[in-house]
Amino acid sequence: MKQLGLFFGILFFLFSCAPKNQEQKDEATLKQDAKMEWWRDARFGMFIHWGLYAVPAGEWNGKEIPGISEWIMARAEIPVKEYEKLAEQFNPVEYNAEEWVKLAKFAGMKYIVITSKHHDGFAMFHSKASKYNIVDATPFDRDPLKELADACEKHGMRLGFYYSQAQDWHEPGGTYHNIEQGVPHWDPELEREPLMNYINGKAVPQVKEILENYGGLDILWWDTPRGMTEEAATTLQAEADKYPDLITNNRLYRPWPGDFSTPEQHVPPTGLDYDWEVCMTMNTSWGYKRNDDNWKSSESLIRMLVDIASKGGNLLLNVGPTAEGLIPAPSVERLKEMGAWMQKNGESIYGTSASPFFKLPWGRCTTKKTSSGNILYLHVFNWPKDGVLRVPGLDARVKDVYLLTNPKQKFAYKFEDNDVLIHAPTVIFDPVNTVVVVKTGKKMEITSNMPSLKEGKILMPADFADIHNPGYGTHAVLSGSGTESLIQNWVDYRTRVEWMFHTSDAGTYRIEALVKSEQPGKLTVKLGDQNTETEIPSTDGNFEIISLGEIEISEPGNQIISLTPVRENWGSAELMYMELVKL
Ligand code: JFZ
Repeated sequence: MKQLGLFFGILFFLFSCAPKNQEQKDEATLKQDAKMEWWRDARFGMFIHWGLYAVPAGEWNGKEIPGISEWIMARAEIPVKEYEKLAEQFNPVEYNAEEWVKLAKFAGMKYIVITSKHHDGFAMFHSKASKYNIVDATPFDRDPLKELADACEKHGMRLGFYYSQAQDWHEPGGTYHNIEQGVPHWDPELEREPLMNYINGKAVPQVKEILENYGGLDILWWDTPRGMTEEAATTLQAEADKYPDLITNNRLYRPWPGDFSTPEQHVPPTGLDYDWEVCMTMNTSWGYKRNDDNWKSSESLIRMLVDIASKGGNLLLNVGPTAEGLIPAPSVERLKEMGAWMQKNGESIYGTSASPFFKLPWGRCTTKKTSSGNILYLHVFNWPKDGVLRVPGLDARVKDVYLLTNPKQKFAYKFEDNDVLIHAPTVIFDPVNTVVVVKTGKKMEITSNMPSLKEGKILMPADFADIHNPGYGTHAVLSGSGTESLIQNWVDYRTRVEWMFHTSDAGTYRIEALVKSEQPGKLTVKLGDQNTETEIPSTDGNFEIISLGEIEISEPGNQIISLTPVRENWGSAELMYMELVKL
């Protein structure tokens, strides 16, 4: 009888431990989760754009060609036969695959994605399918991608190849940027052929080669599906399907989703409900461009990585090696600085999940579940001036609060209403980003700190806005935090500023904003399917409260309101907050 009791006891125990939400997932989701596990944990990878374009490095016939350097053949309309000659000069003898892999590893990167063939059609690997490759067409006589694959294998680095499957400016059947508009290829000597000639004659055989000859790729990174057909995409997908563990992106064919999506050159303002990876340059160009000195700071790159992790995404950060085979010094410097931070704080990035909070004015949060509870990693970019770090709406038993880089350094904290207030230190531990660890019990609930109706008003400060910048264009930026936060450099008319808020009251609201504008302009205010255009006067260089009209809220609950400039007359503006006043 006793034994029977024990038996049922154990049975009950086993049942109660079974991961409940996993049971609800279907088989396909579980399979996908297993395939994506390493990639989701990794959070940080290196993108490498390397090819013949590193030789001209942004200049042609003594003139600087505007734009990204790997596009020089198209931008300078270089004939195929002339561009081909670059191969004779391409001899990257300084190339050392192991150095690159070690640098990526030092930076805290867990995978590398390198261009195996970019739009110029030149293969950076030994290909039997086309003589236009680094082994057969250059004096270099080495296969750099084989060397890279070996070095990755040796150092435990995951590896992916970028392959431009549609655009191939070198082939009569390859596509080019404005093919869909019916514009002819710039080189009249390249007689056109059907796309499938190129797909079957070069793309498919080369994709077979890269998938087969480099020790098994982890990622195949397609790019620019311009001029792609479903037939071409299906043919290429069939090759990828032979490798069930291979991860592919969403750029094979519109609108095929692949395994992850690829916001480019901008960080989405909120998380997305599928896997995503931001690809980003450290300066402006992907390929090496001699005069491109527009470097982002290490601080902004570290914070960008943290920002992305706090939204549940990955960062694929680009380097553009030179024609000699070297990663440019400014890139190396930044990777080392990122690495110095990651080596101390990597625990707060790898294997973490997106922030459970709505907005944190002082920084970001990443989180992890453990067998004994939850870990919140509070990434403090700006310590609040009043010395109190407010963790909004945290309902949990707090077990420990300490500095990630020195667990002996504890922080005093107390509860106030639903918030946890952590006492800021008198010394700044890390001016870029200090990580404070909060360990809680298993039960953890978070009440959203979304702007909501208080005393007839809904205040939406700048640092609660989602700034939707266009990938290529001038980016509006947020500066400061809390009551001092400010959206600056709002110059691009495509930049949309958006807030989420909550109201318990339906009715009419007056919209006000604290704005500085250089010249009169117009904004479209959008809420649900209501659109109203309102004039903004010039404020002569001062901040002024201006009225943006009225809006009707028909249903209480969560709402999204956005401001988008009207293209004509848009000059530049700054904004501190927007407020809705209940009428
Ligand atoms: C493509 C390439 O043309 C470019 O040279 C580079 O390799 C980059 C990573 O990818 O450029 C793109 C691709 C997608 C968008 C913009 C530029 N996009 O989605 O906006």
